[in-house]
Amino acid sequence: MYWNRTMETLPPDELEVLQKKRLKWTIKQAENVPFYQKRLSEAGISADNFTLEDMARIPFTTKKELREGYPFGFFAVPMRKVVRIHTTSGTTGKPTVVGYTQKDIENWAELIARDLTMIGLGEDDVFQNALGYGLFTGGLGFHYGAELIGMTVLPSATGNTRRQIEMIEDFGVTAINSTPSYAMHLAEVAEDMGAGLETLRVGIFGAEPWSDNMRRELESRLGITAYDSYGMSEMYGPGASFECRERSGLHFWHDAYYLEIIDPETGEGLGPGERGELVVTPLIKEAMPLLRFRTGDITMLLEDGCPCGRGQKISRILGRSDDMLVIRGVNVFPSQIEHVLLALPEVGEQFMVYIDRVKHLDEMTIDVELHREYFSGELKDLAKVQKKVSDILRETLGLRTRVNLVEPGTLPRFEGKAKRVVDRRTGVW
Ligand code: DLL
Repeated sequence: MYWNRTMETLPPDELEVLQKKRLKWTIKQAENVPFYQKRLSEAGISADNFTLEDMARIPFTTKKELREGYPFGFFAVPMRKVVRIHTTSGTTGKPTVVGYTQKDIENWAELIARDLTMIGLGEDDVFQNALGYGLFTGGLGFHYGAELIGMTVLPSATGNTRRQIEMIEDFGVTAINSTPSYAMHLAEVAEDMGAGLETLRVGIFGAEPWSDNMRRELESRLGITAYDSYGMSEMYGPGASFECRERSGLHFWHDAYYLEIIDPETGEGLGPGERGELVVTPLIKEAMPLLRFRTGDITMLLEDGCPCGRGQKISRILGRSDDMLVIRGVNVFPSQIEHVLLALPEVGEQFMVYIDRVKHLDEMTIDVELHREYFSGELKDLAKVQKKVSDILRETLGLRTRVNLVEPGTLPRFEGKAKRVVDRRTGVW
């Protein structure tokens, strides 16, 4: 099922022509932003004589530069044309501000409409949108696209978990949208309440990294098929990239985003199958065009040829380059730890990672909840489980870790994006 079949399945030669035309338009739009005007003129690039080869000469745009433009320094249209503003959470300093024209809001809704149609959702579905509504792009972003395709939308947002579960049952919810960590919390509470969630069949999860083992766990506990959904505020929000029913990588809407993967250290371009940092140039953004934006997200381009007929795919996001932990010289992403823990029946899915520096050496400690079925009320005789967990972590991550088993239900649960790592080496977390 397609929402916009022509655009979703554009043949490569037509796509190249369209992308080039839209890149030119985006450069023209960016020339309204003093930051880009200066950059482009220094690089000797203008919209009028732009060729695809010029692309590599445009310097990357970084998150830091966006922040320096706070609040509206990257807007390319007068404020009276901006109909909405969202921001990132800004946990490290000023937030990034993103603006939208009316046309941007429509474009964004169309991309979401494509995503939801692609996985077989439509007018007959009841959609519980359990993402934050407000300055975060997740809630409102999905809301407009889901309404566009005629779904019945419940803007439940996050929190009040027991009420969310009652709503699923009472309103016959068929599809739920949340962060994977909140979905796991919902599953736990539903089990406690003895709720069967009979009508639920689809789960859409994104806004943070999650693993294939987490997918299996969510699917079996919620009785759903789970899909990965990726995006970021600078690309409108969610909707930019989404799994189709094959669930072997995420399609990236190729008429709306021009993609590159680079080596994060050298900036060199990488080809399909080579893992690196995603760099995005949106092709249709009016209020806030960006050129070669470094997302910080680690992924790779996949070879074309999805049986669904759509183009360009990326692999699941491993994490952000700044989430990558370097422990005694070994690189570890929290999503890898999650993947390992979820494969072990003795432990649950909730964990916290603490990094300390002890006598000049990095130490990683993982607190993990024991699985309810293995918890007899006392935490004794558990040395064997503890050893098993740390042995498997050592084998898979190549790193010795300290493992603490804790009682089920005692570690923090998250409604939005999970924060599972506390790095105490720098004193900042
Ligand atoms: O998280 C937009 C979004 C909302 C996407 C709802 C999906 C669902 P930001 O708050 O700007 O926007 O955060 C963007 O979140 O750069 C990634 O690091 C991370 N992220 C988003 N989706 C995924 C995913 C929204 N599916 C940042 N897998 C991105 C892994 C993800 N990481």
